[in-house]
Amino acid sequence: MFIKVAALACGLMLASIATSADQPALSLHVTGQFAKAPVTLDRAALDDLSAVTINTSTVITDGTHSFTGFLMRDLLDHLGATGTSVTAVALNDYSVEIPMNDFYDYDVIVATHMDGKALRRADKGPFWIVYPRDDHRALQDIRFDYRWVWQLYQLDVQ
Ligand SMILES: Nc1nc2c(c(=O)[nH]1)N[C@H]1C(S)=C(S)[C@@H](COP(=O)(O)O)O[C@H]1N2
Ligand SMILES: [Mo]
Repeated sequence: MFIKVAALACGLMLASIATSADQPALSLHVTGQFAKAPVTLDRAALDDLSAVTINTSTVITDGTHSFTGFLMRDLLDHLGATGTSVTAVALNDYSVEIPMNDFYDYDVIVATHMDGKALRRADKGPFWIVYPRDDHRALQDIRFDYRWVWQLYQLDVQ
């Protein structure tokens, strides 16, 4: 009986580990001077935003990849977050201030998947800001490369 229960518990544990490995916990913090701030979006909240895919090369990967996530402007509109800039903060303490206009001039996404696979921390996840670099000559510039924040953790809207 004990063995059966232990085996069952073990099986359940493995099942939940497998599930969490497929779907790593997601939370994105958004702060700033808007009514809903500060807010933490979990997977369910992020799933409400339409999925968008961008195919592009990057400065730090070989070849072209497909990145799927949600548009930064959809997220900001959804939260009613307005301002002139968004400071993106990463898990490794990297941060950069991004002009708000970028998100309205270009289809900048917060990617959660690359080539159909969920991004892990080890491959620059769980969130990676991706610009449609190959579609716009203007984006093929170091000033924009700084804004491709990987291991994104927080957005501060000002
Ligand atoms: N989380 C995080 N994102 C980051 C960086 C970083 O150090 N940490 N470096 C930025 C810079 S300066 C550039 S040019 C691009 C490519 O950085 P990499 O070549 O260091 O990967 O990512 C940007 N995003
Ligand atoms: Mo850089």
